Amino acid sequence: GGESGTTARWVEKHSPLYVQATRHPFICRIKDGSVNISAFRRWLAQDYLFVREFIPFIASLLLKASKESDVDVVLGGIAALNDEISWFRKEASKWGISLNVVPQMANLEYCRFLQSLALPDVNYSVAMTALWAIETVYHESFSFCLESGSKTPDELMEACRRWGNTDFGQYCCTLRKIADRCLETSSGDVVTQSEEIFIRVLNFENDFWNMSLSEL
Ligand code: HMH
Repeated sequence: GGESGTTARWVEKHSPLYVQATRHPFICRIKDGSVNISAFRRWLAQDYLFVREFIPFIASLLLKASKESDVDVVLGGIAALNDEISWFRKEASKWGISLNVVPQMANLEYCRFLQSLALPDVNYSVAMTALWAIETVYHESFSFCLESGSKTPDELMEACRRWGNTDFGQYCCTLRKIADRCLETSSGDVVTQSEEIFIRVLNFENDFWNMSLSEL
C-alpha cells in the first residue's frame, strides 16, 4: 500500500522530469563505469556546499513539525547530516579535494531556493514535499548504481551506498508518508504550491547533475 498517495500521483504525472532527475547521464555513467573522475570530484565539492545549506532548511522543518513522530523523523535526518558532513571531509581528503570552492551557478540557485523554503511563513506541507523530493531523487539515483549488473567503480561505491542503501530508502518512504498525510488535509492552494515545489526540485536536481558533468 501507500502507492496511491498524492506524491505517487505526481511522480506519475511528471514522470519524464522525474526520470531525467533520477536517471541522469551523470548517474548512468557512474553505473556503467564510464564516469569521468573529475566530474565526480566537482560533484563532491559542490554537494558539500549544498549540504551545508541543507542544514538550516531541515532545522526549519524541525521548528514547523508539531506531530511528535514527525519531530523524531526530522531529528533523525539532522543526525544523519552530522555524519554526512564528516563523510564529505573524509572523502575530500582521500581524493585530495578542497571543499573551499566557489559555488557554481546551479548550486547557488538551488541553495537560494532552499533558503526561501526555510522561511517561517512557508507552509509545513510545502516544505515537507521539498524534503521528500530532495532526498528521494538522491536515493533513486544512487540505488540505481547499486543494482546487480552495475559497473560502478569501487572507489565510488561508498558514495552510492550513502544515499542508495535501504535504510536511506526507508527514510525516504517515511518522508513520503508524512508528505502524503499533510497534503491530504491541506488546502487546494497549498497542494498546488507543493506540486510546483516538487517540479522545481526535479529541475534543480537535473541542473545540479548537469553542473557536475560540465567541463569548466
Ligand atoms: C543536490 N540533492 C543534492 N544533494 C544532496 N546531498 C541531496 C539531494 C540529498 O541530501
